[in-house]
Amino acid sequence: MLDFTIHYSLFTIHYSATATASSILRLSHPLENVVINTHNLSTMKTFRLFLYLCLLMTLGIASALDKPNIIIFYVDDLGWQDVGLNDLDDKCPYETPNLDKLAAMGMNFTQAYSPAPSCSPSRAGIITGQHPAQLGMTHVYLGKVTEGRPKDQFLSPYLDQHLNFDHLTLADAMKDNGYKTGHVGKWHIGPNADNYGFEFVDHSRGVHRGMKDRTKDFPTAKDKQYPLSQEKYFPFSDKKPDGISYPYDQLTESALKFMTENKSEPFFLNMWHWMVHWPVLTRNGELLEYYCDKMGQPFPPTSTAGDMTLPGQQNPYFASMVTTIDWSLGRVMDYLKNTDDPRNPGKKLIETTYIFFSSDNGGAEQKAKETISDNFPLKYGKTNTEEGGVRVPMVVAGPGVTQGSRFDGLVNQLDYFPTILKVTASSIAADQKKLLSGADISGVLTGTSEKIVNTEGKERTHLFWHYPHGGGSMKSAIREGDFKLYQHAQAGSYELYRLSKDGARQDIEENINLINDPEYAELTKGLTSKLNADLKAHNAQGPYLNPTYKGNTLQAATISQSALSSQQASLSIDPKGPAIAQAYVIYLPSPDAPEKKRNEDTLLDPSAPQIRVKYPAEIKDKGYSVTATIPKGITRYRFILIDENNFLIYGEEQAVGLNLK
Ligand SMILES: [Ca+2]
Ligand SMILES: [Ca+2]
Ligand SMILES: [Ca+2]
Repeated sequence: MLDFTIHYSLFTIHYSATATASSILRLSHPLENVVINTHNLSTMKTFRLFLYLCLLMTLGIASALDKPNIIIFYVDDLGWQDVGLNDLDDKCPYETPNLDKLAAMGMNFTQAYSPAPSCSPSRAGIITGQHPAQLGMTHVYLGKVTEGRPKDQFLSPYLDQHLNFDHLTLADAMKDNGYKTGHVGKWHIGPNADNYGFEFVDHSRGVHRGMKDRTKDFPTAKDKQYPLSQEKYFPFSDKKPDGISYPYDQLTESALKFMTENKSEPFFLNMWHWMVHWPVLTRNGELLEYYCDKMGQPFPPTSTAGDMTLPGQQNPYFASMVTTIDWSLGRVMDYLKNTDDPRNPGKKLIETTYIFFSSDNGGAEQKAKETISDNFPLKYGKTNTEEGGVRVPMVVAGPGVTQGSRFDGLVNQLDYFPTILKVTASSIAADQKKLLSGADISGVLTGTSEKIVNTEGKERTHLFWHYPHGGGSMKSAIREGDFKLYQHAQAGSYELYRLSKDGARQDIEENINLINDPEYAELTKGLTSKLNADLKAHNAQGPYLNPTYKGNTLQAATISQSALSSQQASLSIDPKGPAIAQAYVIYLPSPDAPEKKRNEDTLLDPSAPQIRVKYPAEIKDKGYSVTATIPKGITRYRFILIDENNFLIYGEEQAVGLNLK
């Protein structure tokens, strides 16, 4: 019995022969399903063909179908229950026909997770393939020093102003492998996406720019900025049987423009919508009216007519945002369906393009008095590691993805990077590959594997989150099998929930804390140790103790003296207290060069000292002094210290050239 499987690029050759009977050779490719299948040839001929194919592959001749296009279609704050795909309990009233079509073309992931419960860390995670804990970007408060108040026992870590330019991004990787790279929409991990390997960039908010008054000012066909489309689209109602028009959306148009201009080469389009994040509004009066009718609200709903404080999913403004996103997805899908692929004659782009659809975190439920949406039956929403904050809709469609399929295992958007490398037959340096936190899920997508296997070739059994933010909700969490465990390391508190049992729903609401149930003591121990091993392996930072907390029982390190001479900044630490364990310095902007409020239009010099980004400082005298070199041109700086007792201590802001305290 002979049995070989050989992989080259996206091709797989499987050869098997028995001594007595026939032999079979299958050459397959995800774009083409089975390319060659020999049943009728003799063993000798099949074997010769096998050798010949091996030779062809080595020569790379078979790679003509390589490099499918990639689109990441990313929605902001779209909750797991905000689409009809995995709808539990109360029926989702928002309609997403194009997402349903995408799911029919590909695979729906019923237990998909964002890397974090908020924007920046999830986005940084997708674009680097690295866990937000490893990146040190665990929330959206970038470049902000938050000194504790006497009532705060814990402090969040300091987060850099922007994602480090040294990281290899997915855009860099795709560009290095012959792709054209484009980013449209929200970024939120630093200055302009040009700084991170994207060639075509448009950060436009599109149709989601703020409105003075959301109850009126709906554009007409002649509107200058948001003209209504000639073409009619979903929804088709009794009132509007031919459908409705949509106002011009620069974000969607930019995405179509990028594809049109670059389709003769492989492209990677990163399409990150600003919706369905607040402000909760729509420019589409017809769509709003449709949802007002459906939800029994007057049109337009105002502060006196209509009620936006009703519980559940009853906000017609929010509903309109969800369907607008779906319309945008439909525009992209229609373009791919109707456009010939110049690189693959006879094929349309839809046959040679992967679409990864998901959301950066769970749904937002409330903004001031207004109800936005509801993640029920999931617990909480964005900025929480509970299911409502991190479980998100996810669909992947593309060449070789099993149509209309479903995967119920645990997946994470951190899996995109290695999966995209695999399906595009792209390579990155081995030391970069080691940094990737996710797993290649291409086997699951094509139905050749039922399990997700990590880089060590073992089944990946769990996912973890690290979110040392949000006061009382500072937590790390691990999901494995039926269970989810939460740890507040500093407070020493834990929670354990059983989401499912024997494949059926159990406590998806996370209502019944099993942490004190002796039946689960061993399980808790195992999960805690796995979680802490992951946190350690990813160098997770925080939460820390607050030195100014009124109830402290431990002592915090104190700075006794600051000095600066010839660009050398130094600190002395009081020898009676604990020593310093970690030390960093950040550079602050010069007072006469005020920062722009939003910096997404900026192209920064990556070789210059970066403002509000942590640089390591040197720890001397067994932890009782700290020094750092301040580069020329930097006029203000500040030390950030972690002491042996895990207190986070911010040094005073220091100005170069002034007397120091
Ligand atoms: Ca529901
Ligand atoms: Ca978000
Ligand atoms: Ca809720």
